[in-house]
Amino acid sequence: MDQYRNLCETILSTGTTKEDRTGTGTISVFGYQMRFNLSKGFPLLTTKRIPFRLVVSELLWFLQGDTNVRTLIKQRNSIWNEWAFEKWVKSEDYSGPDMNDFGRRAANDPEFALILEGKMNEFCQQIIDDDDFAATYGDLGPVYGKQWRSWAGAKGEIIDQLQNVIHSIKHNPNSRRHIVSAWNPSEVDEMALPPCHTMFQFYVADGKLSCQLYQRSADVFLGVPFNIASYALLTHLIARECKLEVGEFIHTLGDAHLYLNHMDQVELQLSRSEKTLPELKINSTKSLFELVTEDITVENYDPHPTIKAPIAV
Ligand code: THF
Repeated sequence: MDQYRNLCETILSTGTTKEDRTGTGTISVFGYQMRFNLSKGFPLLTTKRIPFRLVVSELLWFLQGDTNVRTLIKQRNSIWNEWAFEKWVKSEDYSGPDMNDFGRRAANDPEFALILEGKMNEFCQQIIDDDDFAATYGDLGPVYGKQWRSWAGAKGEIIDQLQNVIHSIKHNPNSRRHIVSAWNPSEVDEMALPPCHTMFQFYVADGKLSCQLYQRSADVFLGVPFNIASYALLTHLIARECKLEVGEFIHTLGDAHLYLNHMDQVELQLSRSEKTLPELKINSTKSLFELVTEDITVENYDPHPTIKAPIAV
């Protein structure tokens, strides 16, 4: 995956250092594009291990229109926990140690990181055990799942953008309107985090389905490897549903940044050599919306080891 290596090197050599919302600081470029030919292997990074099971469970969660982290937590997927947790500790129901600015403090203070870990475990357990608590604090608001499957129209109609796009790919493949948008200006304020993957478009040519994503904000070390795998998988799943082969995944980035506390990790990763890409296996004949996490795996994935890094909240 030279594309990812080139992105990191471009940011490091030409990027600008800026402050950001999370107070961590980043080095960034604005406007960048990568292309992945999906017929040449599945684009899962090999210079560190990406937990593919988490990519799959997150994507199926979006596809099923779900916005509650309970579903993810039950599958031992914690990548959205911080945003639900933040809602809880800012609420009147929370009493306990001060959790202001917990992400940044945990990254700098090991003692606080332990307290946070304890509270986070307590939070996850309550999300699983307590239906009312989960309904209030597990829900991230009208994020991806809601917008993809049940966008609320101005006339009170509910729009299933995903079903619509599948229908248009099948019946009018040459259309230039195969678009799904997660950016709903009238609901952005209610979301735990405004969508980073703002919109995507499909394109059909020579019996192959391609997909382009516009991502407004890209955490290049932690998020982007997940995002590439996620949209590559989405392209495979929609192609399968529409009986097409896969073409390219084109990843267009807005603010593409490396957090300043990920620098050692990036350097380690760039020192490693690329390995052969794995292959995607969908071990089921179920339709798109019936698939479960266990149905989707990668084969011959032999990456370099995991590299841990703190997530900016
Ligand atoms: N916020 C930030 N700061 N970066 C992001 O990439 C990001 N996302 C989603 C929402 N907000 C974001 C969440 N996606 C990991 C990966 C993807 C995430 C969140 C976290 C992560 O920590 N990955 C670890 C492994 C985690 C584990 O094993 O549990 C890794 O090493 O890859 C962008 O979509």
